[in-house]
Amino acid sequence: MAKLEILRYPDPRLHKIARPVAKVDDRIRALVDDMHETMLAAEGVGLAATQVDVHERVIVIDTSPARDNLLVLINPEIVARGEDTVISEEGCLSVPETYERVERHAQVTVRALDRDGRSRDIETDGLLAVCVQHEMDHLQGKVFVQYLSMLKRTRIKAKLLKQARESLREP
Ligand code: GNR
Ligand code: NI
Repeated sequence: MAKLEILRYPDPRLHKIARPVAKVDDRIRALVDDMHETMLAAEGVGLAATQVDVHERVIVIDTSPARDNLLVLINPEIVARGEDTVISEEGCLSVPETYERVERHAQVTVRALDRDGRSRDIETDGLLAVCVQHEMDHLQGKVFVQYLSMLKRTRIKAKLLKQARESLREP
């Protein structure tokens, strides 16, 4: 297992589109393990492979309070969505210290392969549904700040670029 580096907005690599996984093999399972470790260390509820600069359709999610209920989604597809929408405060490990309201489908059914390569349909709502949509956006090269106004996005970009510059100057 290894902890991986998480890309930070506005890194252009966050906008690459992930390709489907051809075969769920030991290489993919090793990536899943590393992503799981990285997500836990960063105290996130989800992580998409895009965020660790691997452009394949792999997601890990754990929204359980005890952090003992890992969900692995490989080649995920939304196969059904509810009519209702919800607005919630979203954060992102690639956009530190930034929380903004985003509208999402309240319920989605996601079809994906698990770590054994078996296809499963998972009905989600609440935080899990929000997280599935947030992570699937990452695989399409989309970061949640792209739902915000240009003004907010420009401010967030400036704040993070300043932080990045200051961290380079640290001894
Ligand atoms: O840790 C995370 N929390 C979160 C909170 C509200 C909506 C979405 C998320 S996902 C985020 C982890 C992350 O950046 N995943 O890509
Ligand atoms: Ni994110």
